[in-house]
Amino acid sequence: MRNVRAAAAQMGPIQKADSREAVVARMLVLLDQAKEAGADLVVYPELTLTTFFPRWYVTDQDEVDQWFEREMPNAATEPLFDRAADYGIALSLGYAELTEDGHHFNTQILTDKTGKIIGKYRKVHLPGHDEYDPERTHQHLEKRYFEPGDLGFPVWRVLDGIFGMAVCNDRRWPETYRVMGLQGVEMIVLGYNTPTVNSQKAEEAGDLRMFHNHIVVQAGAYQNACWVVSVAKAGDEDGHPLMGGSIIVNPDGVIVAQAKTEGDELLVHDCDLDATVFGKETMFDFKRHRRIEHYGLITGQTGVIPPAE
Ligand code: CDV
Repeated sequence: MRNVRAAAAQMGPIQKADSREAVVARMLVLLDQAKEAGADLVVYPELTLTTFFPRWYVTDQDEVDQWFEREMPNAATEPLFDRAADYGIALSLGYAELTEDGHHFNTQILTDKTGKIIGKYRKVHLPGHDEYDPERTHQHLEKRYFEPGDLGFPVWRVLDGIFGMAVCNDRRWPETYRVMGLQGVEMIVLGYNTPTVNSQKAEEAGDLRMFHNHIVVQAGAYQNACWVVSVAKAGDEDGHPLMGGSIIVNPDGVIVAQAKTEGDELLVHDCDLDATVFGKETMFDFKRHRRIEHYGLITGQTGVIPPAE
């Protein structure tokens, strides 16, 4: 048995006016709860440190850059890294990254139990649009503010297992899980900010959106025989509701822990990484069962090309 006591640290809303320091103070409360619960790993959501700013259309780049971190850890997040190291708890959190050479990414990092960053992932599947869209009920300008991730889907050996990361919209794409599955991933951690309302289909039911939120994660876990810790930023941010529904899913695709609120809430579950072995050696033994000679379209073509009439 290789047990990882994983904690999903769902965050309630973060308003535009909230400071990084105020957010980190809330993150520390969840970290203290995780310590109390004996957790090995705490996972925070996508863009944990700020409001979900891609809903705001901003043309002044200096204003945009205020939502980005130039280094990690930095003065605001150092207390989190220090306390996690003190507790011997590994961390994963999402933030907007501005690199030294001026690139903007939607990033998630993973530390070991000493607070050392051992993994960085940059969101590959950026949803939304890059110019103001008057047809939408609200904006989703990730394609304006971020570049697509340039690091692929790596995995890392940490906590006696093989870990990978994804960010929000990535969870809806089977390719995300499979590329990590092919590297033997045993636990994927991811964060999300998902509006409760579909900006292009206001009548879409909230429970259908939650169903989609869960089905993609459950399918990814099952089809790759891995654990997934999927963590929301939830609640009402300046009048814009985000769904909760954070979950921990086992390698059978079953939800084993689920958030009950849309606020700061910690889910804890003992995840045996050896529980991934059965699926990886039977139904999803990729080496024996995959037929890559038939999968060329997956990497050779982006959009749909239907057959000629
Ligand atoms: N932050 C996200 O990537 N949100 C998307 C939107 C498009 C709903 C999501 O897939 O949840």
